[in-house]
Amino acid sequence: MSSTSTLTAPASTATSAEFLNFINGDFRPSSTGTTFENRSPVDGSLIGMVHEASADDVDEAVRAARAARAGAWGELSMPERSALLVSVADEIDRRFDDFLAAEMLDTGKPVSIASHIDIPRGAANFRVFADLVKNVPGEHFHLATPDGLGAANLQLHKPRGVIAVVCPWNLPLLLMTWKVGPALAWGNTVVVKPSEETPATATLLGEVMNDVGVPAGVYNVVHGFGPNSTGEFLTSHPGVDGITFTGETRTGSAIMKAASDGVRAVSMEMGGKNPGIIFADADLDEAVAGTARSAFANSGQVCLGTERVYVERPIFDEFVARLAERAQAMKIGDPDQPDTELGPLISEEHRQKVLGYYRTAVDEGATVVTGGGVPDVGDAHAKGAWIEPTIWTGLADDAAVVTEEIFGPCCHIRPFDTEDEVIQLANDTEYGLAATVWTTNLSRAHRVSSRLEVGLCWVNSWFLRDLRTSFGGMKSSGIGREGGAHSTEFYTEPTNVCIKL
Ligand code: NAD
Ligand code: 6OD
Repeated sequence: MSSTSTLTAPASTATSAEFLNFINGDFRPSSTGTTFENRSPVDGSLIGMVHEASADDVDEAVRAARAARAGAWGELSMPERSALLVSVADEIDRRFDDFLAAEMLDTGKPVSIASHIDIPRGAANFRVFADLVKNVPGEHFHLATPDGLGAANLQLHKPRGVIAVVCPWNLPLLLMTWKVGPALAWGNTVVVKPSEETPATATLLGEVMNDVGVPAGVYNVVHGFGPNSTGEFLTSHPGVDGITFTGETRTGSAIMKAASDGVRAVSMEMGGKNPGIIFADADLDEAVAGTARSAFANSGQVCLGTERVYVERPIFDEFVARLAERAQAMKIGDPDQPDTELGPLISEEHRQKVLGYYRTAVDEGATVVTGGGVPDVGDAHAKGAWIEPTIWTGLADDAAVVTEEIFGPCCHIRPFDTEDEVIQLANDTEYGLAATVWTTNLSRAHRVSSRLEVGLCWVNSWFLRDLRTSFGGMKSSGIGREGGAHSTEFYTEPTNVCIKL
């Protein structure tokens, strides 16, 4: 049974696609017959109907995952599992155009982004972790004992069990596979709850799993909403051994409460209000181009995005003028055009939230340097969730748009005079996900990055990813780190075996 129909239709065409749940290797409709609409953010047209998984459907998915963990998946050796995951990556590459079309249809993101970031990372997340698990060193300690013979301690890594993977809509395939790749590589099985806004690529991945021979029940997908729906059914299910979540801090907090019943482990990647710091000695061309990317790429819907920009006073005016010039030059519109840089926001609901912040900024006394409204993208796209890239200056440090995560293509720029001052400003937030620092002074780069309260600090770059490194946030931005050997901590249960010699 195919997961959907006409997933590859052009973004502007209404289709009759149905997004089914994927449970125990089968594509299944909702057991209660409940469906909801998936609409294109490009023009508001209907993409298709999504089958909402009931509590019974979720229960079946979790049972299937438990059975596969104890059976077919658990019986494979690590090299066998690893080889299958490489086949998954190869098959994503082979079906690149299907994944690209599906992701673009759901999100409206431009082909320039989806084809360079989202889909290649979908494959890389399997390939990298398939390789990595084979190379994680184990712990071994020799203990001296009074009898002189000693004892050997060695650590085993056992899979944690069934992992619930709860995902957001901003980078659907990338963020889902970022969790599913290591989870499966370490021998766990998964039940994925994609965002209700973006059901397509997770569903399509079910076809790939079947086609390459991943056993039934290893990868399951249940569609639906959060509270009183699929998300809550899944995260409160006692058969789930660990929950890995990416999304808003408030949602993460609710999920942590659910996880406390049964004392289940959590890995949380949540919101951010990330600072960008530009020193006067920075390469200005690079700093402007990098900040334009970090503030506006994916229409600002990246958790790592820069929404607070601090610029050393001598270059403040020039930086603001040049970033505004860059924002005004960005091509907004048809995601299928190769030179389009900005697509719409994910939904009309999200646009209303971001436009609310655009109004609040003005009410709080901001100078709108550029943007602040809705662009004219032509009649064909008039019903889409379009919005202008926006820059403000002149706000107080406690203004709402300076302190709250907006998740839109916008930033506030403020001058600073000293290193101590900018570090204090950058750290003055409940969040602690990412920062960017632009400077040509290596000592300063070391000094400043070591004092910033973030899990990720980029110097003279942004979103440059090495999947072997730790990823995650501090403060309200997250709990735990994933990536490379760090994923081992969440996806395995270590057991120390002490052997008396
Ligand atoms: P969201 O928190 O609204 O939703 C995320 C997922 O949680 C969805 O699948 C949703 O259905 C589900 N959900 C909602 N309530 C739930 C509940 N009570 N129980 C179980 N599941 C529930 O987030 P979003 O709007 O999809 O994504 C945007 C947010 O994600 C932003 O805050 C952004 O910063 C954050 N994000 C963080 C990272 C990171 O790595 N730190 C990455 C991407 C996005
Ligand atoms: O690159 C990654 O692994 C990752 N988790 C990126 C998160 C982006 C947030 O929107």
